[in-house]
Amino acid sequence: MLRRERALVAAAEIGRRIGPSRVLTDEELVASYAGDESEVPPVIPAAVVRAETSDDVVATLEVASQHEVPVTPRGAGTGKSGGAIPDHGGLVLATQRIARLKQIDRANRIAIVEPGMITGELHAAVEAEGLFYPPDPNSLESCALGGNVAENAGGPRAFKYGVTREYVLGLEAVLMGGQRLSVGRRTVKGVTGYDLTALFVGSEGTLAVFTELWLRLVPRPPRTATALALFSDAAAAGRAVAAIVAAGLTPSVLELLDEESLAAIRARGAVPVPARATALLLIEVDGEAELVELELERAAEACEAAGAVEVLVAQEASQRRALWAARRELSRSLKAAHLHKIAEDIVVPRTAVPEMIARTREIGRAHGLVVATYGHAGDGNLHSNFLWDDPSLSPEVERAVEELMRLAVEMGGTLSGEHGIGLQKAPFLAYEQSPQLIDLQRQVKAVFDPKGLLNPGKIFGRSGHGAC
Ligand code: 2HG
Ligand code: ZN
Repeated sequence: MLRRERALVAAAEIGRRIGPSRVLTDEELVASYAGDESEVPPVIPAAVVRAETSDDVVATLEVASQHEVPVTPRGAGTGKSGGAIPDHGGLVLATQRIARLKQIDRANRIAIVEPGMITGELHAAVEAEGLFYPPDPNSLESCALGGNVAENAGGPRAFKYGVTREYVLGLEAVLMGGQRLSVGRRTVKGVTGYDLTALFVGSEGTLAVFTELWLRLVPRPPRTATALALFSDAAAAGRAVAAIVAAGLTPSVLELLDEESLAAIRARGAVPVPARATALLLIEVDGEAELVELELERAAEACEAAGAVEVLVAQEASQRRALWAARRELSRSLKAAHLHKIAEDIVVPRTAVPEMIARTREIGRAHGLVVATYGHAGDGNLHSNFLWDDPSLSPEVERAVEELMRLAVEMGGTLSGEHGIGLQKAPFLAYEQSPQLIDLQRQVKAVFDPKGLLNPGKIFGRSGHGAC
């Protein structure tokens, strides 16, 4: 039987078990599950299961495994590396409708949530209780927590608080084949057995499908203050980042935007960025009110010493909101300014940020591409964007991306800080990891998914899985 036919037979059987309204085969509906927010071309699956309960997930993974049909799990589809693209066809398993907030436990500082819950909604719910869930990917208004955990998402606040992995105590998951698994703990401490929770976080949907997440919370910081440090060149802004950290300060956010990124923000007109700035640091400090003022002042001094032309402190909550709206929209603003855009998210040691920005610009220039670099500079995590309008430049883009990947690794860095490897960066995995390490990870994958049916093609590339 052909691969697509096999998938449709499996979809029909799943429909009989969980209810046909939860299984989509209509071409138009199914097509809306073909892509994500990366530049990887969409692939239309044979069918989509819109699971509403964990039993639906069990049924899907059991039946798909029996029929040897690949399954691509999907949260809200906001991923940036092609992780939710069903490039082997088969079924998409959408968990967006398994989205309850089950519990916020203030005394134990834990939230129990289902994977489809939107990240920003969890923020609002826990903050209303005086608590805080720090991971804040910029798509927080639309991304789902299950996807955040699958990708080990970061965001601006990762500089002070760390990434998603630091907040996942444990979870419930279903393996390909339909076996349920509880992993980890609901306590603050716990070292029983291997740390499979840490393995599942960031596994990009290749090991299991999550049905419940046990998330660690912290107290909500009483006050947050925001400043913009303006620079006349990006290297100086990069040096200021290292100077702030060397001064012993830990702002919650240290975001850098270069000239091209500022141009995109100016073009949108939402925030007045002074014309004298050709690079900017967005700095945020949170904590007790008295300390916040002091720390922001010291960060401003470090910026001035590194060559800032001016440091502006946001006086009103509305200014802060406007700044964040502009920052969160930056990826879309850049997309609006050019016909084509490819975004990377390499990480280098933070002291290497100025050199990385300069060398990325050189790579772009050599290939005739516009470069916009921005991102979580405090973590050395830069979104290096290549932008172009002439489609004939595509081969140049490929070469530029390859050079960028090699350079990041050469400079002591890594291919991805928060978007994952997915399909987009799979061809570069070997730049960073040894053949032995890649092989060991493939073996780990095979323990959980011996037939290679769960999210095939991701991380290791197309040849990495024996699916279909
Ligand atoms: C951000 O920090 C996101 O804005 C998206 O990680 C980055 O697409 C991008 O350029
Ligand atoms: Zn980012």
